[in-house]
Amino acid sequence: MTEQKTVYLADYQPYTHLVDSVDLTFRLAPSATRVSARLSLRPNPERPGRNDLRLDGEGLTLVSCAVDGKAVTPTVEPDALTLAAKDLPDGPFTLETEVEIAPEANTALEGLYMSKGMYCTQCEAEGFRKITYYPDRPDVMSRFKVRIESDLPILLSNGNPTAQGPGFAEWDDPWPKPAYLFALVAGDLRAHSAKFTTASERPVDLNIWVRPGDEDRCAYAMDSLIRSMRWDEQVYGREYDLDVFNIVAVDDFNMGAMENKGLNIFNSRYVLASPETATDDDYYRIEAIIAHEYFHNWTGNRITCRDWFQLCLKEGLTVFRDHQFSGDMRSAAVRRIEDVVTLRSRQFREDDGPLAHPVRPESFIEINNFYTATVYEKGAEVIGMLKSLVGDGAYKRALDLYFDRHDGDAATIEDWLKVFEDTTDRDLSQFKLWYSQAGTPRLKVDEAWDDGVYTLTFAQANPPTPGQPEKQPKVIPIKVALLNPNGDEVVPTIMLEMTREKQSFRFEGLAAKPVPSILRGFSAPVVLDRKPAPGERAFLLAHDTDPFNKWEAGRALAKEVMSEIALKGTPVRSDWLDALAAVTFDDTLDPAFRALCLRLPGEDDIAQTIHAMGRIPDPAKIHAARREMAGALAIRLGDGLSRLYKDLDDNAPFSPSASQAGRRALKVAALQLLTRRDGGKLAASAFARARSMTEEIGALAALLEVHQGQAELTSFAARWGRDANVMDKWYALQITTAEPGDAAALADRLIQTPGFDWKNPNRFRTVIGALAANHAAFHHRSGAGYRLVADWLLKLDPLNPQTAARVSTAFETWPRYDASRRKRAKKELERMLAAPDLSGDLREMVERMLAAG
Ligand code: 0A1
Ligand code: ZN
Repeated sequence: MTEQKTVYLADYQPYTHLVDSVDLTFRLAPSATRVSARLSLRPNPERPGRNDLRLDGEGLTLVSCAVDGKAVTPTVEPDALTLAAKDLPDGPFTLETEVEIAPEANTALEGLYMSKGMYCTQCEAEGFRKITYYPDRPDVMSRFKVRIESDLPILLSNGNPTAQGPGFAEWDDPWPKPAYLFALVAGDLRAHSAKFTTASERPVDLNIWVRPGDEDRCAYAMDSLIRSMRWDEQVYGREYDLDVFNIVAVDDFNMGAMENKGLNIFNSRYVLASPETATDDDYYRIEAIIAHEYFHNWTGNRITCRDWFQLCLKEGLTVFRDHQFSGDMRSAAVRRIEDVVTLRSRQFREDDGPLAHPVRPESFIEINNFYTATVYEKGAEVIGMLKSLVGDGAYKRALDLYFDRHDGDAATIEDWLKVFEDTTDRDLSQFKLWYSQAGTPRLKVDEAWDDGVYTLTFAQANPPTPGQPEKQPKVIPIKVALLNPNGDEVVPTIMLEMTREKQSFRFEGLAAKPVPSILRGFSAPVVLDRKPAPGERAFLLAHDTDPFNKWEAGRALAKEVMSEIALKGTPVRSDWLDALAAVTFDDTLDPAFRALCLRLPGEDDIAQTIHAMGRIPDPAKIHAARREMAGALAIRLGDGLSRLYKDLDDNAPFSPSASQAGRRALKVAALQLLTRRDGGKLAASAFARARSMTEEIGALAALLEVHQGQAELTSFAARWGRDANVMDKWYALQITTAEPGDAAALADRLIQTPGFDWKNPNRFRTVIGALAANHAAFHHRSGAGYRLVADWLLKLDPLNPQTAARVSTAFETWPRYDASRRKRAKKELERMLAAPDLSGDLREMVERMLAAG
């Protein structure tokens, strides 16, 4: 293991040399691949004087090294190869190296590795240094040519194909790029192909490459790709820029997918779909991730990041763009609600604990640990706020300027904000605090009514986070409307721009005291702290004209009820039941929206809410409260529920469309409630009749929640046992629905099922992630949840530190709980830290989590 060093944003310096071109030759062999690299280098005028040439490299066996054709002996360290300035020409020169690597032995899945007989690469963030000696940093951009030699039939790399024959293929990427966007794939693959013509009439060949037998599950991914390409032309004016666009699906992949130039590599679960194997949620995710990776072609590839501190420059913007796209393809309101649910459950949770960090961090040890909800999701919210503040027209002009000014650059957040400043003449220095200050602001709201004048007063509190005890007030765009007691808008949506710690806004000339609809569309990633008048939430759930706030009113009410039950043991409140019943049976509302309203807040969310109230959450009581609410709701909705289910149970041929998905979501929600009353009769027949995976897994979930479904579990496994991506649902569902005291033992048993490949990241995340997602089980007072997760993290860490480190965030909320749970969680964190040879990745995470107490 190389020594772990902290890297600081403040230390940035341009690289000593420029790399004008790179020629790579790969002679592929599982245990001894030879990589020859020919780099055309010259001193960088931005780094005057004569400088040593230091190239990154890890785990490489150097075979030869030559400068301008003459063999040289460089200094080789575990993480670098250095040539002294005195041994280098004071002008352009060529460096040739040859190294040997063993892709077969690469279980970390970074660099060149093998997945089921196929070679593939993952170079972001710092994987290229495991392939060859190179300045592995995003601001070094170069033209890559690649030759692959192998007997495998399909040999792919970035850019356009230039030559191929028996046993070889050559590729040329005309667009200079950083090494993290390099990719190579070789395997026995089949293509699902299509053609695309760009707005300026350039033909592009599109291929999705999969393992033989999977070709018929690529249609939705291809359709999503074509829609993404068209959308980026129409909405952002961005065209594709190569002759081919290849996507490859691999089974072993640490993340969701990767935007390598012209050769996106995907986790197979985000490509393959058919109605029988993919849920509606899978379809949505495939569409969103295909779009995300495609959009990176401009926001990430053509304009990349100067250094890894600027990660949000590409990720925040690309997530924002994929959210816009999904909103345009589906119901924008439903998408916004779903995105906020994710933001709160992942990013607010992160911001509230020991792993909180700014959207643009200022230091890191292991960059792979910063591919976080904060960088991605909060990074996207920051862009949404910027757009709200400057307006749609100025946003468009600023983006045009960004693409014009920075095409081909490795840019910074300063460059990004400058295009907005230049377009709008606004000073964005206060806005920039969103990039530098961690933590979720709390917005306290007070109101006053005095003789026709209504005043809203906001006070922002920016809580301390690790390393940031003090904060300054931020700019917060607060979209507000005022409603009459009959539900009409007396003041339609306006945006209030809060810039001070405390600020009041007056509304004059009103006939009656209005009901405010605050933070419409969730216009800023903040927690609203407001004690509404009795009945106000139910009123807004019934009448708010902003769909987000309509849903939010019901959500806030449900959270209030669940927290009260968990804390005080009060009965389920009828005002919540009545309000939710009215929405459930309102046929004028979108079924997808109604299904969202019926989804109860998660237990971890309630723990977060209770913690924010300054109380200690009790996972067992929260679990019981949630069950009680579901049971009471099933009774309150009564026979209407059966009628609703029947109405939705139509025979329309399957389509993955958002409207059909919405109907299925409501149908499954109704079924799950009905199952609490009939003991599983309807769900068993729904399982047997299911015509889509959404219905099949929905019925199975309904049965497992009431401790039925053993026969169905068996028949599901018999049907899908050979499809690992489908079976992941089977494993996860059993663990998430298990009784809290049983789930850890069940997870342990399942992960050790013969043939279950826990070294595959999807499989590992399925079981260990599901246990962590079962809040009452992971935080069970026995400590069995903590122990089991720690045991398995320690098993995975030596093989795949990156995935182990990501999954370890299960522990990030440990400081929230009571002394006994804290003691048990801390013991497991300390046990991990004491493990010999713990990876740097996992060590950094565990140390940060332990620093909280
Ligand atoms: N850039 C990719 C995600 C990604 C990030 C890191 C990886 O390895 C550490 C792999 C993929 C995206 O945003 O989709
Ligand atoms: Zn991305």
